[in-house]
Amino acid sequence: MQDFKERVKALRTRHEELIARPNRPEEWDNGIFTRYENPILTAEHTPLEWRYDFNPDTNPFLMQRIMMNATLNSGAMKWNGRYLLVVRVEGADRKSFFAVAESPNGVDNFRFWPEPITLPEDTIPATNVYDMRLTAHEDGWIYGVFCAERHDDSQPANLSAATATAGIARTKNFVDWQRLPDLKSRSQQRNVVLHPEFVGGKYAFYTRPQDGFIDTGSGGGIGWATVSDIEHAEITDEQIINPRHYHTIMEVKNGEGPHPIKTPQGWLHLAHGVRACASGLRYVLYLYMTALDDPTRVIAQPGGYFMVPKGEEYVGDVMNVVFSNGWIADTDDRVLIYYASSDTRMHVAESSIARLTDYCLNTPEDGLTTAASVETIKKLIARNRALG
Ligand code: M1P
Repeated sequence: MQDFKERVKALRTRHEELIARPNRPEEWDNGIFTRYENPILTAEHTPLEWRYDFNPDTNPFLMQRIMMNATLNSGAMKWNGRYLLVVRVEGADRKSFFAVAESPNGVDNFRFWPEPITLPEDTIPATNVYDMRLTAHEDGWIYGVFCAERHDDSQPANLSAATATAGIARTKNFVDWQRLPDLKSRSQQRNVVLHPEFVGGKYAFYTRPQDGFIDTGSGGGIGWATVSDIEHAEITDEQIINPRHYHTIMEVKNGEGPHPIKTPQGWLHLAHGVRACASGLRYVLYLYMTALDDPTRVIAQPGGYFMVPKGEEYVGDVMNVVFSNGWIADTDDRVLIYYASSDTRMHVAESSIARLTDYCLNTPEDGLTTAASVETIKKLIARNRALG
């Protein structure tokens, strides 16, 4: 019994040390953003009460009764002065669920709220839910739009056949959630994001139409659709605003990250691009901007990626992936970018509106051929030579 108590004490001490570990910015950056040294959330950060039975009679070996596998793709919002993440937590049973983690400064000391979110179901319950994008909409609600995954019952013999649909829920306090009917769309959808403002009096969604669960097929990129009634959201008309393209970082597919940030120069978007290679799919992050008076009109599209995995970020459950569905435009121009590496753990990088808009507006576009890339590099060399 004494031994049990000692082990519980040691477990709690180690857990507290992990959560309270200070995080520092990396010394060197690329001028565009600065990574922080430590992951901000891992499976080990989840509360011990979610994983251990602390009764020595029923758990004499102090085993983890429920194991957590990963903390990844998190929605983010500054709320009442606190930095909140709605984290996708994945258990050892492969089920993802949402849980709020809160930090006083946005870069360390992220602490989970005591219980995961209880998300009401739509008419047909989902098998799995993940990747919530948060939007404080001008209608006064905080919306969470996420992927709801169900088995594709039209293929009963195929246990891997699934469907992806955009689930919609809203809250005022992150504890009580009201579930709205899933977004109705002709195709499957993942990476659906609610724009924070009404456009022409309607709600507007960034979409990612896809023919199948994994393959986008004829789904040509990031789409845009408006709906009049968020309580019965249905896409009748969808336009592609940011298409994928051969031999680019988004040849296979792309998807909107969090909702765009409004800046004086335009809407600033963070998205992911996917290409195929011998080791599988490579997920990278990129930025683009659209016009303030028309969020569907692209006004800047820097060529190539903005962020790729670095060092140990390459390694995890799904290798070679960085993915972001949360960022916070903070005070003093500061932008905190929350991203997951290899579908395993959460990180933060810091930048500013000034840096990110400069990057978007002054990075050369992708010329789409080797020859064009060489010409772009030569122009920069010539400008530098002219400096003397
Ligand atoms: O495994 C990488 C990512 O794959 C999916 O993203 P997309 O729909 O763009 O292919 C999602 O399942 C995402 O959660 C995951 O991180």
